[in-house]
Amino acid sequence: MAIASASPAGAPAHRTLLVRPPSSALADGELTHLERVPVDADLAVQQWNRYVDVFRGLGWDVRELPAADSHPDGVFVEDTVVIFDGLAVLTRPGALSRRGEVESMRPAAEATGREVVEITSPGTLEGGDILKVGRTVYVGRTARTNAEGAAQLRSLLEPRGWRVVEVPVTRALHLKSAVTALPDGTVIGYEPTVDDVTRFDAFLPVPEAEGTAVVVLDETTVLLSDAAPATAELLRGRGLTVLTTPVTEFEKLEGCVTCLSVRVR
Ligand code: CIR
Repeated sequence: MAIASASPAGAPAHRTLLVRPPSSALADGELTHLERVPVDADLAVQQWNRYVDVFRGLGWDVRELPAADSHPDGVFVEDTVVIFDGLAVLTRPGALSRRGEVESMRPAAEATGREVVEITSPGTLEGGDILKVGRTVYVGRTARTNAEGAAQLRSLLEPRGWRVVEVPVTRALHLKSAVTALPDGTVIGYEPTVDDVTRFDAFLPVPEAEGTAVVVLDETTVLLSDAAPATAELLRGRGLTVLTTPVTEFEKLEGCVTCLSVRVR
């Protein structure tokens, strides 16, 4: 029997993907570093379905949050909750237009069986600023995640055995717009958008801006935007299986493959 991944005991690992369908107002989403360009709403839905199908095809349980048409950026669910072992942290987005997205994430957060906590005022924090590498949590300090939000996260995580490292991010929307991590913990990023590569224990530059974001699917497989073919080749050269999917309509809104879902495993 083919099993996509297995727990240490040999049983199939339980993996849930939290997603929300794109809003019909996606084109009106927040923009920070990019110019606004036309967005094809139908193509966005097609790309979103294809993205979700990648996970379904690998055996993930997909949990769809209710559509939130009044929230143009609601599809970028990663920003509303951050999952740790035993803990689900509901965020408080720095973008006012996005605050209303969080409450509808609460039932899904509770369904993970984890303790649900939240970032509170005056703290702000968005999930795109949180990068986990082993037991280290990098927290991007951005226009969306302030010092108080980072401090609240630190006080939640350090007693639970996580190392929390704050990193400056001024050249990209979120930390994970600039860097993500491979299964072996190597941090990858497109150097022009990374403030300080020396903050990471191991850093590998990638040749394309769209190549910075990977979703780790298992120890040898990652998901990448199909707009980064040279990065795909680079990662294949390191022995990884690289699946690609088109996310152009979300990239136009400064989104990427990571922010379209929350992975619970
Ligand atoms: C925003 O500016 O909030 C959205 N247009 C894009 C959010 C992308 N989220 C992410 O990378 N985690």
